[in-house]
Amino acid sequence: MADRGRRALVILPTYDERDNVLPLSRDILAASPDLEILVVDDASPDGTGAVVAEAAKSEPRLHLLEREGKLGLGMAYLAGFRYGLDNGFDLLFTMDADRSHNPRYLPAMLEQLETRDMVIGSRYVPGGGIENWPVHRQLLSSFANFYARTLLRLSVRDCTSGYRGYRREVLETVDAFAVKSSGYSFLYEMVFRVHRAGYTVGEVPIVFEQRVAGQSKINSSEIYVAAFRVLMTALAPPRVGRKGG
Ligand SMILES: Nc1nc2c(ncn2[C@@H]2O[C@H](COP(=O)(O)OP(=O)(O)O)[C@@H](O)[C@H]2O)c(=O)[nH]1
Ligand SMILES: [Mg+2]
Repeated sequence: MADRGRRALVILPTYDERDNVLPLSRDILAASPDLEILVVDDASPDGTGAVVAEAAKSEPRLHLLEREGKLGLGMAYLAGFRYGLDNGFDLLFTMDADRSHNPRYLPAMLEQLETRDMVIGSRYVPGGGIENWPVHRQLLSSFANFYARTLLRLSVRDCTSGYRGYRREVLETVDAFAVKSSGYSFLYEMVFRVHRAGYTVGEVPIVFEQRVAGQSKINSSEIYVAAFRVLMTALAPPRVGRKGG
């Protein structure tokens, strides 16, 4: 099946990303004519929503979903998936909006989705990596991935990367909307569901870059929440649909 002309939506969750979101959006739209963007903004105090609303007036491929307050990253992804499915998109991507995820990898990720059901922009396959992260953060991230992969018996090397693409039927089948966890937990839990449902997952090497402007919003306590939830998922796996079923 040829994938050319498939409509793809890139979901960008934002909280205080005013200085990053438009340069990033411009690069995404330039990466492929098949791409549109949905910014899911949680009433950012820095006015990210207003900046995007203004730009969307003259860019028909840029859309904005404004939420009333900071409802968390997992819920922002789900709101984006709902919008993408309701609006007939075939492929749904997620990317961090802080420019850690370079749009130059999108063409390779689109290509992988011609043969795979899901694709991950991966720091932990040959050719991938992390630029300028402090050693303790790199160690923590590698350990978190090793822990989740081992406990959940995943073959994916990077299960906490937020740079991904899904075919729409994957999101419909695995009951993504039942995933109530936020942040990092959401990310590996989706990989787990996709794996269990029998879908194929490809990984494209990416170099994760430092955010360009602003600060990280992810609280370090989320790491402990995620570690606990991995254990719970391993002990009591959720029921998910099956590919083609
Ligand atoms: N809409 C929304 N976006 C969020 C929220 N928390 C984080 N983000 C966005 O999620 C992405 C990843 O967050 P970031 O702070 O860079 O996390 P880190 O890279 O793990 O330190 C960025 O685009 C943030 O703006 C939230 O509660 N709501
Ligand atoms: Mg970041």
